[in-house]
Amino acid sequence: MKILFLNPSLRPGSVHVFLPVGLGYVMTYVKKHGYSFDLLDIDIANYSNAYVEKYFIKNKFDVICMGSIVTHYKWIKWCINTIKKYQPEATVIVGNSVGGSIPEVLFQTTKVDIVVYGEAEVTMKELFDAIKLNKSFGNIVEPRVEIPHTNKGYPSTIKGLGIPGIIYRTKNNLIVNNGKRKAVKKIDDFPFPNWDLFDVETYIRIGRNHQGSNSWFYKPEETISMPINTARGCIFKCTFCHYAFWHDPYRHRSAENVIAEIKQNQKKYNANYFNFWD
Ligand code: B12
Ligand code: SF4
Repeated sequence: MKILFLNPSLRPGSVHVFLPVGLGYVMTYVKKHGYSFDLLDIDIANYSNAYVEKYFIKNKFDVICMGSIVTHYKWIKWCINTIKKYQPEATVIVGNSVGGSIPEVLFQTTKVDIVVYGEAEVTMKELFDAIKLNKSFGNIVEPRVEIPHTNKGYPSTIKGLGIPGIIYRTKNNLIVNNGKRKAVKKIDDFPFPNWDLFDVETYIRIGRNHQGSNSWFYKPEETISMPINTARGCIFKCTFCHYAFWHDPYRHRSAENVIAEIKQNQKKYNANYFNFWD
């Protein structure tokens, strides 16, 4: 099974480029469970849309996965439809808030196959297992139950039972909603993001230009900056935020687990500056 992960660029050409934490967690988790994949990192390589289009003409995949925040909807829509133009058989999976907060919109305006709702590590592993073995993602609950879209104007999804945390399109174009997956309680169990899966040297080099300037201890050119997240979810419930839709509880990692990741990246990359993103 040929899998591609795609890291889009929210701000093409920006001097601010950061290792993508959410995507890093997902890729590390599925790799740990035996899946290999390619990565098209548009953000770090600053690929143009013309390059991306050519890439999809030349390189064929069984599964193509991408995620971004909701304000990136227009580009994600372009990308899904471009992929489907050249490789209609590829299964396209979209995660993060552009997937999880507007799934009905994506299903109506694009040919996306699966939207992953919420934390994606375990869901993606289960999805890959099912796709590899040609197994179904679940069944439609009968008699059918419609789940209306809260913003109206978009079609309802149909209640399903199967791999939790996904909404998917069936062969006869029904949109089936398997409901939420329970958030993982003990987030210490997630493997640390493996930054070797990315062009980490380039991220560190570019990072010096902007993140280094925040460091009072090292000269910018000596700064080796890495990201670290210590928690999942959020303690607040701002109504405009996709976290409010997810209803995931706030969970934090143990101090030992956080320190172990810091030590690992100090040793592995000589990291001397950590961005606590949360
Ligand atoms: C850390 C962070 C940042 C960091 C960047 C971190 C990074 N490079 O990874 C910095 C400070 C740079 C940043 C910048 C911005 N951020 Co910010 N950020 C966050 C924050 C606090 C945590 C995100 C995080 O790492 N969570 C932990 C990881 C593990 O979870 P996750 O990212 O959600 O990933 C999981 C799922 O989403 C999913 N997933 C993620 N990627 C993928 C990919 C695939 C293929 C699949 C299937 C699934 C999947 O699986 C992951 C693992 O379970 C969130 C708020 C929050 N509490 O989450 C805001 C948040 C994501 N940011 C937000 C915004 C708006 C921005 C900016 C646009 C702000 C601005 N105006 O400049 C910029 C954009 C920068 C950019 N180029 O992307 C918004 C997004 C709004 C929305 N509704 O989509 C949030 C929700 C905060 C908010 N409510 O305003 N941000
Ligand atoms: S503080 Fe509000 S906007 Fe920020 S992540 Fe939490 S719920 Fe979302």
